[in-house]
Amino acid sequence: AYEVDVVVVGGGGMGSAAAWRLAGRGVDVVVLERFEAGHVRGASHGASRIFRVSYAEPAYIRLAREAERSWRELEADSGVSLLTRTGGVDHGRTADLDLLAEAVRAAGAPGEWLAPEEAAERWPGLRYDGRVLFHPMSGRLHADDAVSALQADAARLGAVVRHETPVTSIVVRGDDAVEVVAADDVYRAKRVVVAAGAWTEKLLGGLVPLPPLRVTQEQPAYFAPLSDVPWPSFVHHLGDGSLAATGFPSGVYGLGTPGEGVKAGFHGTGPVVDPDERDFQPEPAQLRLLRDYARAWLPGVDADALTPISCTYTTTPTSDFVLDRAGPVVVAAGFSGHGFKFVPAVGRILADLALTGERPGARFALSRPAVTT
Ligand code: PYC
Repeated sequence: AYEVDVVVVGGGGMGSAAAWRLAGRGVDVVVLERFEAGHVRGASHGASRIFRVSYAEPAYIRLAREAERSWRELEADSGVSLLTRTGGVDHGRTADLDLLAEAVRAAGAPGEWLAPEEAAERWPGLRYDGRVLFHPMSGRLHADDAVSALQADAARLGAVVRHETPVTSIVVRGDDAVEVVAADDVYRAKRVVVAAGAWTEKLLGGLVPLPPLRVTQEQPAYFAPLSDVPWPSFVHHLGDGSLAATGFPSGVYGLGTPGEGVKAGFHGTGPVVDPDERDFQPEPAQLRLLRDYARAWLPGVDADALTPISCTYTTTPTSDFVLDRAGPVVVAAGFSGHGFKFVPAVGRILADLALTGERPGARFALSRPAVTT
């Protein structure tokens, strides 16, 4: 058996960031990741994620601003460029776009309204659905590079990262004692941080009272751009006018990614899946809808030249994350398709939960009021 202070289960963005922050505080930490480095079975792979502070809820704006500082710190420590500021836009038919603008303004983050013609001059690849909320702090994160930079820097700080090491069970032995069984080895630790994405329910169900976690297979795609124009990150609000507190509408998001194309996708519309039984195949009907969308709203791409991507969302009823602790078990789950931008800030929260028990707020608690829809 191995004795360590903290075992982190899951070497995606969140688990790697927890290890980075824990190792930075001198904690003896081991990361156990089921799959190989750079695998594509979870939710942390690929070349691009949106970074934005445009949230309707101040807690997420604060977290995004902390994350931006931490991304810059990771870039300085690792020497790898991870976050590119491109600016971002929200547009579409929702009355609540004003609420988003007001929340961003109240938090002191920059933002401005543009007429659709002004926006089209700056970013001609998009067609705009009414006025446009522009937020200059937004941009693009390189997800694959971020995960490997976090793991490399965590290792430099003393963490051990083991890939291809599936965890088969977690046994709580006391408030400060937990055993993690993986590949015929037992790790004895004071804490375990479980950041297992779509596998959270399989690993923790029965051990920790989790809120409902809905695992879906999502299918954004890269479209070939028609010319070399700048792209902002964008969110097109297509919904019924309602805007979740997290600021994510039912709608379409996207961003330009040099070398890959223009990524675009519907948010959280994919089928429910078992993460061990996924087919990784795009649903033809959804792909057709995405192509139709590109034809109508993305004049800067070839709507017929697309490469589908497959990833998972693990979504809570309110799309609020789970960041909490039960005994020695720290849980990071339910990132609901909008978590990656927060990765290094979540790493700090997980380190606090493991070391001091400091909780980030009721919104992120394991136990929360049931939501009826
Ligand atoms: O949070 O901006 C976001 C996002 C884009 C796609 C999925 N989530």
